[in-house]
Amino acid sequence: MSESCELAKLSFTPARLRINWADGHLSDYDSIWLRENCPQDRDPRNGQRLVDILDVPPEPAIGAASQGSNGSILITWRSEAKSAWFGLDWLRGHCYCEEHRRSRNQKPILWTAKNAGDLLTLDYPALESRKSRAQWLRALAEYGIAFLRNVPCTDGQVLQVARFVGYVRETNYGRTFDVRSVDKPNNLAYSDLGLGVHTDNPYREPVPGLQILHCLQASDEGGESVFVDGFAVAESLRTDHLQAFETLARVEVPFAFCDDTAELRARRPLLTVSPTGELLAVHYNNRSIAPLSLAPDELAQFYSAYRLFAGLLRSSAFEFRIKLGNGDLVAFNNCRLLHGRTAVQPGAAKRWLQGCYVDQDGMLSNLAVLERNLQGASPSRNRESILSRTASQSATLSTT
Ligand code: OGA
Ligand code: NM2
Ligand code: ZN
Repeated sequence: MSESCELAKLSFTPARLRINWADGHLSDYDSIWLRENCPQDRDPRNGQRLVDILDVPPEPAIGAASQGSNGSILITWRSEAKSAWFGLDWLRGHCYCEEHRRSRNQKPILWTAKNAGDLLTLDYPALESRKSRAQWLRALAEYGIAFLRNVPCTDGQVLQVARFVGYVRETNYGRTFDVRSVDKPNNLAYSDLGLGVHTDNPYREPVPGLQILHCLQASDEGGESVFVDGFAVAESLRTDHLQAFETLARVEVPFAFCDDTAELRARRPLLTVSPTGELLAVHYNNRSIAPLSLAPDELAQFYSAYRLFAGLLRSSAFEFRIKLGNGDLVAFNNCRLLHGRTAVQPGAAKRWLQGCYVDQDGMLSNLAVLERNLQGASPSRNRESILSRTASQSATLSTT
């Protein structure tokens, strides 16, 4: 649905500008907010703000507001010699009424076993096309996971995929790591053992945002992959066991990994929740929780909530199981999705996955740039008071 940028009525008080839009929507803009967003106070080359909050009067009073012939609104403040033009589409695109505040945050699409069929798999050669690359990254951003097949089975190929996703995060495991069974594994991932669903590296700060795993050699018996949407599970916990949810969001858990050359430690709750209650991250790895150091009543509450959450994570209602074959690749949000594998049967052909970590911000940036190029838009910089993309314009692309 495209939103109207046509004005029906303009009114103001010293503290506020009000726009009644032709489509019936109503937007209020505080004077201080308008004053802080004056387009001329930004560098025209990069859109970065040139003034600081203390350069803005604490209570700027609007003295006049009128519509110019170019469709923009001219605001004049009366407490100082200051006026500014604001594009109607910019104003509409930045409306901060409750409805727009709610719709502005990108919502993850939660999935369970029931709708795991919606998860996207593309053929590697399809990524030649910008449109397919955008589609794949959008699936990764929204569902937290996306698959590729027919990725050439060569050593290092995972980095070619990582290159278009974002920036590789090198760790003590290397720029890439080989998941295969070795004699004296420094990590249980490098054994034949099954691994319960987990997120990687909660003992690191920051935790790697994305993980890519490329199957170079599937085992003939065992080694099947399991994926779980940790956000879907956490939301189910919130609905049915609010107290347990709050405990897991409050109690800081120590995580650690130690081997001959590394000693990594970090503390975090299993669930990270924003101040407004939005789930931001799940970190869960039974192998690397260090001995808890909690007051007795916290300890008891934590164990009972941890047990409830663990039970849900194991429930088949949330699982997506798949056996990766040679040339299959999976990328997933390591702060949301949990992954695991069944044991590799002894004597089975040697299994080999090659993986790497990639930061989340670069992936989201690549997705945004791809999408804006596909729709022929310019950067959505704040300076574009006249040419800015509206929220509805950018939303249409996700469905094409
Ligand atoms: C890991 C891991 C999954 C697999 O290496 O952290 O979870 O399928 N591997 O081997
Ligand atoms: N590896 C595969 O976070 C973990 O310890 C899981 C990570 C070793 C990079 C294993
Ligand atoms: Zn893992």
